Amino acid sequence: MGAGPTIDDRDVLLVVDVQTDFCPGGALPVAEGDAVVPVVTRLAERFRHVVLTQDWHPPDHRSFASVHAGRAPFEAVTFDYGPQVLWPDHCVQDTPGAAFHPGLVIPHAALVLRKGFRRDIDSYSAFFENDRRTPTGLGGYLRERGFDRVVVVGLAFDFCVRWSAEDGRAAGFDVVVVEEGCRGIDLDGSVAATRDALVSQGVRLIDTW
Ligand code: VGL
Ligand code: ZN
Repeated sequence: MGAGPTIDDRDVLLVVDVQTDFCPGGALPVAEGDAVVPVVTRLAERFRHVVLTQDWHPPDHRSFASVHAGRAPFEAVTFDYGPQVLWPDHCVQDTPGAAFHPGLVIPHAALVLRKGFRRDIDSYSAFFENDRRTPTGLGGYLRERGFDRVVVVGLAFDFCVRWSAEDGRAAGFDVVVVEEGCRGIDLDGSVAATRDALVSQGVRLIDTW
C-alpha cells in the first residue's frame, strides 16, 4: 500500500512515452528519464486501469530537424498549425528506440495509444494532435469507460506530460501529475513554465503518491 490518496475504479493511470529513445542512450534522451521506470512500474501495480502512450513516428516525420534543410534539433519553428520544436529523429515506428523501456512492466495495461504517426503533424498530447483539433480518441475512450480522474506520469514532463495533462483537464477530467514519475527536457525554462501552467489550469501536481 502506498501513502497517497485512495485509488478507485474511476481512476486511470496514464503513462506517457516511457520509451527507450527518451532515456539515457536514446535518440532524444531526457536527463534521468530511466529513473521513472521503477517508480511508474510500482505505481501502476496499484491502479486497476492503466493506459500507455507510445510516440510513434514515420521515418520522415515533419517534427524531425533532419527533414528540414538548414535546421538543427531543438530549434523552434512555426508550422501551419503553430509553434513547433524540431527534434532529433526519435521513436521511429517499429525501431528499438520506439519500444517501451524494457524495465517498464505493466502487463495489465488495457490500452496502448500510439501518437505522432501522421507525417505532417506532431502529437505531444495523448488527447489531441498539435493542431489542437485532431482528436486521438482517448477522451472518448476514458469517458466511455467511466473514468473521472486521470493520473499522469512519464516523459517528458514539459512536453507530452504537460500537453496531455492540460487537455485532460480541458476535457473535464480531474487530473493529477505525479512528479516523481516524470522527468523533463527543460528547454528555455520549460519545466518551471510547465509547473505554473498546470497549477493555473487546475491540474494537481504532487511529488509522490
Ligand atoms: C516528446 C518531444 C518529441 C515527449 C515526444 O514525449 O515529451 N517530446 N516527441
Ligand atoms: Zn515525438
